[in-house]
Amino acid sequence: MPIFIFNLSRSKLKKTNEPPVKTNMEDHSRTIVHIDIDCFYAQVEEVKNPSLKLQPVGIQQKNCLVTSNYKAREYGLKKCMSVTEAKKLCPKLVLINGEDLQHYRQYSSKVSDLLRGFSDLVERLGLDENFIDVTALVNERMASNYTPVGCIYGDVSGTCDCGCYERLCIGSQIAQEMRDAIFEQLSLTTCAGIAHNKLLAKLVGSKNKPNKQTILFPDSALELMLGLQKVCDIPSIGVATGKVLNDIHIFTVKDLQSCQIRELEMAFDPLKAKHLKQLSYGVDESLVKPYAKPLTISLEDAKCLVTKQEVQDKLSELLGRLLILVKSDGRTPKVIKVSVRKYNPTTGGQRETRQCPLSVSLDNQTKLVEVAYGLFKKIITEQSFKVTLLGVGFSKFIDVPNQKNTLDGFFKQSSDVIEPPIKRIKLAKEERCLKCPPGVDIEVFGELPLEVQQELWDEHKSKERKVVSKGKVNTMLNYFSKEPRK
Ligand code: DCP
Ligand code: MG
Repeated sequence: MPIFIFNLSRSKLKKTNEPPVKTNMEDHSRTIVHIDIDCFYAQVEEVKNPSLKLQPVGIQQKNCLVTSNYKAREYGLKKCMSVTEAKKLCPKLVLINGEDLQHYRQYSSKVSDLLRGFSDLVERLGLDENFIDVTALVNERMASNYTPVGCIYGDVSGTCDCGCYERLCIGSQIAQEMRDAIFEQLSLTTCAGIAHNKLLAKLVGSKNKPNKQTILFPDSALELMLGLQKVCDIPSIGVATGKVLNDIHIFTVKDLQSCQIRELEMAFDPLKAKHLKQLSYGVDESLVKPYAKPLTISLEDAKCLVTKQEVQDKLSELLGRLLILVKSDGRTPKVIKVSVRKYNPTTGGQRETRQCPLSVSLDNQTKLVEVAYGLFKKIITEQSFKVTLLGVGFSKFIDVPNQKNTLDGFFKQSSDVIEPPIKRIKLAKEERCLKCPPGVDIEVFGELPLEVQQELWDEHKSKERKVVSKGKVNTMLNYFSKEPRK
């Protein structure tokens, strides 16, 4: 439990004699890329309607401007400004309502999924930022070409000799490849920061905007940190921590660097005190935590339903919303389930669930409602009923794109395009066995569209002939292999 001390006079606090944390004594073995989408909501609107690109565009939620494109920013528009003020500064501003986050969420997932093709270690931060630990890929490419790509922050004359210079240069090449892929496949421009930890990668990425990337070599970490004014400008220091620091008269990054650790330990627990001290020097040991996709995606509504028509209408409504979520998730569910709570005047009722394998295409909503209603009837057998909750969900996801039958196609998918149903041609079991590459689940293989089956088989054959390029990390076979992905 932290002890909070207020009104402690700064003059009573001694300046530290402790040597500063030396960033070059730190471990520089990781290479972290931070990617932030430029004016995210505004860009998604521009992708949907390219004519907007030539105009100043603002995204509005209630009376607040949550972002604007860079053309609008030339007029001095800022995030969180009132719409009235923004209109005064830029009378030609095109305002778009951004209260429905559905498209933004879809693009956000597509960007993170695309980045997972480079490394399994992708951590999402909000909707438009991702940290990617590319250390493994960098190590694979060592001893190749060390030309840095993009801007460099600070001075590089006296660099550390642990190999971090080379690693960060390769990291910058990978960051450029990531940003190119995002632009080619989703038409979004991004900024990237490349450094040996998350804190520095995030901070340095914002140094050159928009559509640029910046490398930070460890020797410039202190300069970068001191360039921040307030302690709250350090990304992981939130309002509450900032307030406690201010209460003990620590306002600037310099104050945090020069205060004694004991002083911090009076206000925070020792681990947090150490962490804050380290942050002020740009030291951040936190790992990139890969995000896990949910095991089940479901929706429910606690509403009283008493007729077949009411149940079918509710299932149709829930499935309509659910399919949008599942399609933006990108994976293919293998099971559909329905939950019902039967009315019971004494206990309030208990929830019951039935599920079955999903044999219907996600594009056929009418059929899905029929299947879901069939499950409902397994729980509610009576003609006359009263249910107080109805839910529907999908589970047992496999990493097969659910909207188009190639990975590339999935990423190119525009959220507005209504896709034709996936063509699935069932082969006889013997034929499947003949074509199913070793390591791939025969049942999963049997469910795949013929083109994907063929692609997997071709890939397997070319692997046998050892012609698959070494650097290719995101092969189709890796996706479908029963072995954990490398
Ligand atoms: N957003 C929001 N409310 C805010 C700030 C932002 O809803 N107070 C939304 C709109 C942004 C998105 O989050 O598009 C991402 O936030 P960023 O701070 O990364 O801002 P942008 O991506 O818009 O701009 P930048 O180019 O500066 O990254
Ligand atoms: Mg952004």
